[in-house]
Amino acid sequence: MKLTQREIQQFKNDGYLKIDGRVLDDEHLDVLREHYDALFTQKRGTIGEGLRNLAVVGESEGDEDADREEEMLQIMEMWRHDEEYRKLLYHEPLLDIAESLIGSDIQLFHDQALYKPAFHGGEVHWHQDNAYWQCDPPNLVSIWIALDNADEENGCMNVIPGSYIEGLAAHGRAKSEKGNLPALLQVDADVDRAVPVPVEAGSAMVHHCMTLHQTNPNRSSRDRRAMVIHYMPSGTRNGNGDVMKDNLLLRGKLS
Ligand SMILES: O=C(O)CCC(=O)C(=O)O
Repeated sequence: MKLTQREIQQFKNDGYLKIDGRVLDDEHLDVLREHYDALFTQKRGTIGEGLRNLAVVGESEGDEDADREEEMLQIMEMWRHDEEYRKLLYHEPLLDIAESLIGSDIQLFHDQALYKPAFHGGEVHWHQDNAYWQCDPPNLVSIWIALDNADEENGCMNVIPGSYIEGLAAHGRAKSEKGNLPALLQVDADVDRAVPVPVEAGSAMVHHCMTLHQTNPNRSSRDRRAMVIHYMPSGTRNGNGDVMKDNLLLRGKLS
């Protein structure tokens, strides 16, 4: 599923690309949904077992008085919890997309499941991924895979085309009308330039780690389950300046 020259050029212009066609067939999608739900069910109500609610409003995520009405649920490193998600890292169509954009020596930065439950799914504020990561060089790409149809009603991705070329913006702690969101960063974005990227279940979009993006709350009656894999060219340095040589090599060789 290598990208065409036209698609690669589109990604270079816009800093994101909606993938044409499916990356998961129905059978694969069903298995991933089943394992996703099982993990979220198993981890619900636990603390410190990999499940976070990024939509917590309060002084800190652990704050006893924090408002947890909205949920933007996250499980990091799904591949460590579940064999189907470990296998997904090596799924050829996904690696082909990544290779088209970052070359043939590909390591995992990390992966994450991002679940916006129906009716009370929380927002993810405008940000650039590399504001969190501080990776160098900032050439990572993320493949965002829809496990449910994701559209403007249930919180699909919104992006600012071309923003990845404009450098890293100064981010602050995210805030809502209710108060601070300790888990999230936020930056002012020119929302007039924003474009929604609806993605059907089993399909994907890919974005650059410097692309400004955001997702709205989910007030619809449909869940929005998504899985994101963040790929880096081998040799990428973390925020401490260290080459991340221990991260999984997914294709090619370490450099
Ligand atoms: O899935 C979401 O709601 C947010 C996704 C996101 O910020 C990302 O993939 O970097």
